[in-house]
Parts: sequence; C-alpha cells; structure tokens
Amino acid sequence: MKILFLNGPNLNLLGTREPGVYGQTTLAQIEALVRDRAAKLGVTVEFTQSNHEGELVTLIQQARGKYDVIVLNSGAYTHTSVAIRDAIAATGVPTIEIHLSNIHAREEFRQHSFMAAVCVGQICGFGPNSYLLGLEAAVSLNGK
Ligand code: CA2
Repeated sequence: MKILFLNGPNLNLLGTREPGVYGQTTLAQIEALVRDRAAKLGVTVEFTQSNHEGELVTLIQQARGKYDVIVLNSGAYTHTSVAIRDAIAATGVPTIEIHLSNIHAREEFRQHSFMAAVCVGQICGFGPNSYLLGLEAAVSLNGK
C-alpha cells in the first residue's frame, strides 16, 4: 500500500516560529515519526510539502494510479482553494484531511474547509499525532 502525505504552505516553518500555536516539532521530525510508524505497519509513504497551490494541484492529479490514499494537510489553502478541492474530486484517490490544530476552535475563517466535503474524513487538533492518526486511517481504507 502506498500513501502520499501532502503538506501545504508554511508547514515547512513548523517548529521554527509560533511554537505556541503549532508546537516545537519540525516537519522533518513529523516525517520521521510517520516513516517509523509506516514501517511498522508495512506500508510505503511519500512525504512532501509545497508552498504553491498549482504544485499541490499537480501532485494530487499525479497521485492517480500511483498512490492508494492521500493524507492532506493543505494548510491555509484549506480555507481558500477551490482548485485543490476540484483536484481531489477529479483524481478520485481517497483523501484524508488532517490538521495539527483544531480548526473548528479557531478563527471563523479557519472553521470552513473547502476540502472536507470531498475527503473521506477529517482529523484535526492532535498536533503531530494528527499525522499518525491520518496514517492509521489511510491504512484502514486499504482495499475499500
Ligand atoms: O492546523 C493546521 O494543521 C493548519 O493546516 C496549519 C496552517 C493553518 O493555516 C490552517 O488554518 C491550519 C498553518 C501552517 C503552518 O504555519 C506556520 C506559520 C508560522 C510558523 C509555523 C507554522
């Protein structure tokens, strides 16, 4: 089973700024946690980040036939991007939306996700553990 972890804008800054909101763990450390758990679960993961909306759209399009599941933290594009939502719907690869923070407990503009309706489900509010829960959820979809 192959799982694509896609990270959106500014997630490359994790652990370096605003530790009060997003914690002290870097994206590289989250990737290491995910890779470690994936090895134990016997699944293959690709882990990537982009600050560019169009690049995320292209990566989602290219996931068709290559990955079984996408685990997506689309960052701020979650609340703005019809293009990423359309790519998820068009590609047909089951996608799990994840967030470090509980977007429903934050500013009003973060409480709406353009992704939610085209994703299998949403995991948010568990910090770096949201990624591990996203991985478990992805594995649970195997063959479905
Ligand atoms: O909680 C999440 O995972 C978010 O997707 C994180 C995004 C935010 O825009 C979403 O509303 C919720 C922000 C990405 C990280 O941004 C940083 C900014 C400064 C320093 C470190 C990270």
